Amino acid sequence: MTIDLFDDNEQPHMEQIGPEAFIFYRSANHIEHIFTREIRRLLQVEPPRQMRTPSGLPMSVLSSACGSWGWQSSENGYSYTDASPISNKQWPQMPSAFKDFAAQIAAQAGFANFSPNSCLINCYSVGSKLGLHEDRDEGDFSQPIVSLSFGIPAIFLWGGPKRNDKVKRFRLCHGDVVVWGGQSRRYYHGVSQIKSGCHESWGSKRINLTLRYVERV
Ligand code: MD6
Ligand code: FE
Repeated sequence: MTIDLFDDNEQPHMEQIGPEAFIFYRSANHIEHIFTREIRRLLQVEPPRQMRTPSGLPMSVLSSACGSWGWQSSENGYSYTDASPISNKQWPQMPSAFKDFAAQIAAQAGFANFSPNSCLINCYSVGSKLGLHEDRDEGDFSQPIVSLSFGIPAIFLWGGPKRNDKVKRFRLCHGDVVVWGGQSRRYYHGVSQIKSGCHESWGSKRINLTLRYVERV
């Protein structure tokens, strides 16, 4: 028998990647069917769309959202809106399974009472990437960020409080969850260009859910 260090089917385990920042590998696998079903439904209600960066370039990631607030990027900058700019309807409700799972995993990371009201749904294709950035549009930084990965793997880039801090790379697979908050809440992070792959549920796609608490400003 050979042991593959990058076996996508390994057991749940946790790794600390920074101060108050953790990866819970494979921790969403036991409820992946609920996530798969709910994500597919949400993407039919609000199909993912290509947004533009503040500098006007199209993003390589397609995005949708659910919950009270949906993250937006456009030539006017970044913002949270309470309605989809495509359908002009309120974003679909965040499934309680998302909220409950996120609160439970945040608690394991030491963040009690996480109550996300915003869930960004990012759809990556082979070649998509997300540049190094900090999440700073939420108005309240007391609550953590919970980020779930599904589908084909990605390399998560994890930096520090400054843009030019050294970046570490972590491989995120289907069912992996990253939680960061507290001292790491504004750390720089990103996703390097997605390599080709095939996942049994998601084909050649990677799906990321990013759950946050947004304070209305
Ligand atoms: C990801 N997304 O898609 C991580 N942050 O794996 C982010 O870190 C992110 O997509 C702020 C705004 C939009 C994002
Ligand atoms: Fe981010």
